[in-house]
Amino acid sequence: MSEQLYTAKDFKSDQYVRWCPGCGDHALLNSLHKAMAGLGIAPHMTAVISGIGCSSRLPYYMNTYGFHTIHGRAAAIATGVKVANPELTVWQISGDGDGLAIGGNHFIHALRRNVNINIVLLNNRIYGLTKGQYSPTSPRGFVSKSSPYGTVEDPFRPAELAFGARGRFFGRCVDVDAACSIEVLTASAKHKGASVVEVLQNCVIFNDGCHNAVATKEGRAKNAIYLKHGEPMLFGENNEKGLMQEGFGLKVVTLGENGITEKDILVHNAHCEDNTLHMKLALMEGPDFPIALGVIRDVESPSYDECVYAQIEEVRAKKPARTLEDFLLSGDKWEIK
Ligand SMILES: Cc1ncc(C[n+]2csc(CCOP(=O)(O)OP(=O)(O)O)c2C)c(N)n1
Ligand code: SF4
Repeated sequence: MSEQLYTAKDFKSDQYVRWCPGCGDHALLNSLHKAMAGLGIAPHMTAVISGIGCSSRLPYYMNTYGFHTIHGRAAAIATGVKVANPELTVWQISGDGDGLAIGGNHFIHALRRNVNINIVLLNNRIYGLTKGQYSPTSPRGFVSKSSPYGTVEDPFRPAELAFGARGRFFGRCVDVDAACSIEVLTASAKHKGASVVEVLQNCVIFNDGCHNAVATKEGRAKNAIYLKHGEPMLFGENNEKGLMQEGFGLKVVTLGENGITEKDILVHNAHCEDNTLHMKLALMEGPDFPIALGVIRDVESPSYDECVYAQIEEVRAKKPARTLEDFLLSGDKWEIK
């Protein structure tokens, strides 16, 4: 077995971490350090780009290149970084406000273009930094500083938006669930093209308990399903439940009831081009269904940045002028004496 080149410490900066004690961002940051160490990509070959928000402070805590940019614009700047220097592994850190409200347009187009960036969406269903206004992922009827009588609008579901924008990688984890977070973050970085990891993140100050059903190990055993490519979709405290197809939808079944065995249970195929089942899995919610965690979709196709470089090479090969100097000397020229 080859030795790991880096440790989590190599990716930690010396900056004081300013998030509130108990904020889910702390746990995710630790998992990201560990995932990066496991990937074996040098800190100087890694760039972490964020917008504005509590979660967007994350680049300060990385010993990598980093850029705390403008509210909503992280995807645009991450795209620029990746295309300018395709050798870099580029991460984008955004909150649900940064990524899906002011930055919603950049989010969908980064996915549609399939830019090779790893988008980490810290979804606490609220604007934390600006002290508790509702966000595009707050549920209908949500009471907040900016919706004192409850919101009268339906939220975005990040997976639905990602798949609508032709997203090819979508994973989900819970902030405090380090094992799953590291696994999903690692898979997102290995995926060539735009990837989205939705982190169910708790904001202890303004939206405490927003992901209560899956916030504890016991809760996840009951209320979540860990999807793994090639494995049957089993869940429950003793893996006694499973998912089966029913008509165009899914149903939860119990092994042993009505003659149901493991053979009847759906097997997860994260690499299926058709996203219909991925969408159904990603949109499951309680109390009738488990919340899907892990890598839900992982389908490869050419990335924007590699296509840009391939096109440059193709055009250069056909044109006599390969450099600016060639170009300047290629047409009519005069010598002034
Ligand atoms: C152009 C602009 N509009 C509004 C703001 C105010 N603002 C700063 S952060 C933020 C939302 C933060 O929420 P989110 O992205 O969900 O991150 P969190 O703080 O919850 O991690 C807003 C509206 C701003 N900084 N710039
Ligand atoms: S306000 Fe919420 S999101 Fe912001 S640092 Fe505190 S706990 Fe975290």
